[in-house]
Amino acid sequence: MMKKRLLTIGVCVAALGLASAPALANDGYDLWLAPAGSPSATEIRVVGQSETLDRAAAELRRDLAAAPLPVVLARADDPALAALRLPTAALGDEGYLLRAATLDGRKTLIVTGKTDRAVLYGAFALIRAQKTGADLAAIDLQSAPKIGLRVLNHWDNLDGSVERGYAGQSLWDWWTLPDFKDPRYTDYARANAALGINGIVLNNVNAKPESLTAPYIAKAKALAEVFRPWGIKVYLSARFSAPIEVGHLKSADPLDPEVQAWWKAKSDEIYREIPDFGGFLVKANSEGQPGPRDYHRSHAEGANMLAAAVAPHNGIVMWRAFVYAETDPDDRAKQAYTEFKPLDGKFADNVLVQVKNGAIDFQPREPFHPLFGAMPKTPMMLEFQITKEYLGFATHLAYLGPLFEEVLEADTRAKGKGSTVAKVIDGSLYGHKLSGIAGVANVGRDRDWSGSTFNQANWYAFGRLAWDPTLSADRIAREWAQQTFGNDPRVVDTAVKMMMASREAVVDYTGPLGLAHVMGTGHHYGPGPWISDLARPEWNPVYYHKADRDGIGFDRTKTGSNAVAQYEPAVAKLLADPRTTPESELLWFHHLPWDWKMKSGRTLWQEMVAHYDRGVATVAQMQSEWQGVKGLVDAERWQKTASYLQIQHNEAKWWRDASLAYWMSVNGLPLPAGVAAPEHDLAWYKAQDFPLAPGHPH
Ligand code: GCV
Repeated sequence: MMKKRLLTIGVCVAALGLASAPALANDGYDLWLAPAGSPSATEIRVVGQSETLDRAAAELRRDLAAAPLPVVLARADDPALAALRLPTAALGDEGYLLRAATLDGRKTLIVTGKTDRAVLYGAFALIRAQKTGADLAAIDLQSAPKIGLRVLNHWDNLDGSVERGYAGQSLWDWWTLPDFKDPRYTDYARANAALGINGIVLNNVNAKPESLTAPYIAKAKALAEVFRPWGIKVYLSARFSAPIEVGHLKSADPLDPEVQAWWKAKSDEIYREIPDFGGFLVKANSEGQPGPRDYHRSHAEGANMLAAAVAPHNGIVMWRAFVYAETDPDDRAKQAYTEFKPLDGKFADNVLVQVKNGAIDFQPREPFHPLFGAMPKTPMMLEFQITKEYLGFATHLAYLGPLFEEVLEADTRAKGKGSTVAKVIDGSLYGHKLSGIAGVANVGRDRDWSGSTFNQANWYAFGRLAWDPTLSADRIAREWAQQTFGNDPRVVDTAVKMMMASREAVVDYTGPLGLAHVMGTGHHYGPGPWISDLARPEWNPVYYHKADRDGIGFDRTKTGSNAVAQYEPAVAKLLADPRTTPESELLWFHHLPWDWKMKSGRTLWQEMVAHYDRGVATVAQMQSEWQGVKGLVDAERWQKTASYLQIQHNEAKWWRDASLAYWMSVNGLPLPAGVAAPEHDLAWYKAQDFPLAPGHPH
């Protein structure tokens, strides 16, 4: 009887169009694009005709709940809008304007921009404004992206696996492409267009040469056709040695005319199939990938060869600066700067150098990369990792908005105060026309796309910050929560509170106070600060923390590797002294005794322990906050989140306990009074092994 009644209620709710009412199941597929329930009652008129404008109108019909005014979509140059003299000068090609105005004697909501793409972005912005509670009857909003290339990097392999992917197999079903275009490709494009993402690199930077063969170009073309109306271009990661593997040449030397001709012909072939192909992304001479250094050529010579091949088609090259060599005994954190800084001014005009946010590798916290601001003549692209290789995979709740914000706001001081990383990469600091930002995607074939509801927020935050790097992580969290869970303030406030505390919690329980690279080998899952037996020194956690009986931390000052000298003098000066280094980065730059006095008055050791404890406690706090919204969030997403928080709590404790057990084995110090001892002995933690962890390349 009870069951039947519930069923009837469910049917009624659905019939009323309240498909996202909390009591009903929600598998997370809709992301931030939850439909309004029934087709919009609002009158929506499109002036002009194009696939993109039609899609913009369809989005409004699907997602816009009844609006107070009829909506008109039109390009800014359309005579229909001429009388309104709208201020569109600053919009560029992609900016939009939303305005409630009187058109032909009727109060109307105008959605406009200079191109169809801009109108599409405007339509999504209108939906976002409504879902986040704006008064549409009075809306007057314009926005243009500050960064030109807003790109997702898929580390997707041709066999369907995803390097560092924790949301199932690759979204691209290479096997059935190009004949079958999974409708998910369209939904993926919609979700990205809603954020303003305008480029997708389809394949892993550890690229297979086959991705440049005709069958795979045909598959890329099929995806490009799906994405095109949504304003999204496709790019490919290129394997530098492809002229040998695919072209059967003897060399891939960038100065060899035959090699140059091969790349030119290959690019022409791609552009014949994909006229708006974006260009190439290259990982060269890094972690075993081939590159120009194999021929004693510079990275600039390698990049420029590819740049010349795509230039006639207006293509670009994104050349990664993620390099470190086993033959270089210098501090790994210094190597990219050492290699790339002298190349400033040597890259072709259509090359961007793509730099990870920090100098090691997407750690839960890293100081900003010293290359930002250091190559004034070179457009520089920032690379974030949205997928959480080092922040708990898909299971841990770690909202990356604060990490992204921290990096974008970091002041390089390259041209005095206020020379933020954001201004370097948006091109404004040095007046570059090309500008870009990339995020390593966290998307796979999981029904909820990203492996968990809260992971979706990281994709969302990346997209919003790519559009406007000055937005705050807090504001983005709020608008994401409103679009994801609805407008109940109890849910929204709770979600935002959890999100804003979450990244710092991960830093605390994995590696506080500037510790980095203390994870398990290969899979990067779980703690491994004791690891010291890997072939390359810089693969070992002990290389990074240098803990011994007397102290802990990597001395990157003059008495050590002097990596601090790679920063502008104003920054370097602060980092050279442990007393003026932010404590959150202390052990990144300094090797200090365990009894070093911290600002809190505690010793370094006591402070470390307090951070580990705080990390675990924050996860417990998130669990109890989530309990508080039980019944206010649909059962499916609520339950999965609750289960994942439990996993996170167990694993936070594991990280804490394993780390403390190891540090104590090194420093011989007792735990401060009242602090819980690790659950197991160190040998137990060392014995844990996870060869089959997801996302790990085999
Ligand atoms: C694509 C880290 C990751 C690798 C990744 C590499 C990169 O080392 O562990 O999986 O390879 O970064 O960014 O190229």
